[in-house]
Amino acid sequence: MSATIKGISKSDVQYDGVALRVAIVHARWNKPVIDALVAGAVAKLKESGVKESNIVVQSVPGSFELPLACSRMIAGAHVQTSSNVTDLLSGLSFGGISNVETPATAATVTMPNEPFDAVIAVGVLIKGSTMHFEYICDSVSHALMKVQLDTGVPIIFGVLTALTDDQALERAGLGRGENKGHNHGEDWGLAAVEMGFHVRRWR
Ligand code: DLZ
Repeated sequence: MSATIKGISKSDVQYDGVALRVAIVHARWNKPVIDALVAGAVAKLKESGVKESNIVVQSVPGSFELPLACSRMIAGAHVQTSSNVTDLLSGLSFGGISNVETPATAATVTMPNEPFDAVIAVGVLIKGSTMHFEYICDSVSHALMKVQLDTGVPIIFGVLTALTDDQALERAGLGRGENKGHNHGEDWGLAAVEMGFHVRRWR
């Protein structure tokens, strides 16, 4: 059987993320997959030189909330996080990276206002028995495109639209069979650095 031609080819250029500030906005539905994708994105951001202090991780309930969250994060709106929301979180921890929900007792968390060079929107949609999936996939993908075109800040489309649990797991490198798959979060981290780098030059 011939090898697949699918997938992104490696860039010839090693993009330097040292000057970049990147937000990761992630949904909490299907969290084991989300966690692996976010970890993959963070690993590649750091490998590309993005400083931990310049990575901000923000969670939202579901994928439907991603476009507004990305839009407001880009606008530099101050994020309010209530402690009861924090209690629901299992506590993502990525070293020294700013996770705006981490302070368990904080009623309000204020983010610094420096602009983001790129935002990675991470969600995992898995088809159920109703039309929910189709509506959310469609509206979220269009809205994320609109946010990036309206703001000029690259939004990396880290939303998996999977028909089965296994499809989602394999795209996070968590496949249950022999083939563990590939963690697409890593690609999204690299894409954020590449696009953030370009957009700075294109200003
Ligand atoms: C309601 C819903 C459903 C059915 N499925 C998913 C999903 O697979 N992935 C996801 O990220 N979110 C899902 N949601 C939640 C919606 O995105 C949204 O959070 C709620 O409808 C509240 O607006």
